[in-house]
Amino acid sequence: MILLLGADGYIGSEFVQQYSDLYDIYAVDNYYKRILLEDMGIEPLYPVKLLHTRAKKYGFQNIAFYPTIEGLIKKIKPEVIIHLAEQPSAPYSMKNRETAMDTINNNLQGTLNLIYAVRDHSPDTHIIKLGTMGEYGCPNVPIPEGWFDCEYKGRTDRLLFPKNPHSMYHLSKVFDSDALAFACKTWGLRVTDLNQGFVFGTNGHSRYCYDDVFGTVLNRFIVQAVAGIPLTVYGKGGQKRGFIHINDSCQCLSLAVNNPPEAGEFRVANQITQWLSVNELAQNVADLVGCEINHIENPRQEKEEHFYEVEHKVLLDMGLKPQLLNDFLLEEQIDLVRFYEDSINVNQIMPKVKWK
Ligand code: USQ
Repeated sequence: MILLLGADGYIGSEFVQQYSDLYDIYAVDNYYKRILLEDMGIEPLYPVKLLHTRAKKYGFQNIAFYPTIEGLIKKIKPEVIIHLAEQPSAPYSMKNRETAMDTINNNLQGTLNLIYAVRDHSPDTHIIKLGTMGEYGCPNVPIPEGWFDCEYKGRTDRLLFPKNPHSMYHLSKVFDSDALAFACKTWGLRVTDLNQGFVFGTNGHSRYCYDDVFGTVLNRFIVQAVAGIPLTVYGKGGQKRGFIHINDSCQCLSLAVNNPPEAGEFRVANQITQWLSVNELAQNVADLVGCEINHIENPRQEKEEHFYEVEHKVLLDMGLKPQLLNDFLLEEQIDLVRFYEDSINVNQIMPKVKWK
């Protein structure tokens, strides 16, 4: 059985939708994200059905509370755990001290609880953890898949590549990765850490956010284009990011499920299928819809022009067949968003959270 944590989120919902016939999935969520969105007055593009109407087996549990996750793992003894149950927004984590603490507490407690519960009750379970490319930052050298061969002052070693996160949220993910690597080394757990780029796209049944806090850049640009708002490129727009379509994101989870690492192995895969600059993303959308592009003051602290090259072989070697960004895929998304055009709330577009 697969224990899917965070089954009501953007990727979790899609995975339940697409893979429930293939795998025996126990879907868990505590509606943290729904509650957060409601508290912040953020409306996704369309409502998403509640988890119990979509999943065959489900539970409403908070994994940041240890007895909950311990009880679940003791009862189910899953072969695989997919851990998506985290606060996923960089801007949310940078709003203020409370949201930074909420992000760090929620994400770190969940991951640490999971590690200890697996160690003590089901040590053979394969943990698949969603990490992020933003853990690495944008170094001036190619980014390897987690591990790299390092030579320094005449000596060599195989080390985890240094991290340089963009936000408190990304920092929480760095800690997750380090804790999981430690658990593999120390207790022999088996882990796949998937460093994902930003995700885009929808099939109409997972949550589609386009606001400044939870919406990812390409989803936001598509909504802005449909609403006739100039695209909000932050700063110079030379920021390069890896990205992946939501179907490929689910395909990668499935490939990871089918390819467990050895006991004690901390396997890292960079879960992107391509990378482009924010300017290139905006231009692709503008070429199709004929909208304006606006360079607005960058609310974040990030490099706006930089080298970016990412190794991403692990998932391709497992058989990933990526759906790369092209006009057809973009038009499909634009048409889907047009269907909900009347629900677009333009007050959600401009960025309000500043890094400093
Ligand atoms: N950006 C704009 N205009 C916008 C929104 C964003 O220029 O209207 C720029 C940002 O400044 C940034 C880039 O687009 O340089 C990506 O921003 P994003 O909001 O799409 O992505 P990010 O905050 O990095 O986080 C998202 C997900 C997170 C995931 C991460 C992968 O929310 O869960 O971990 O993408 S990565 O981007 O590789 O860090």
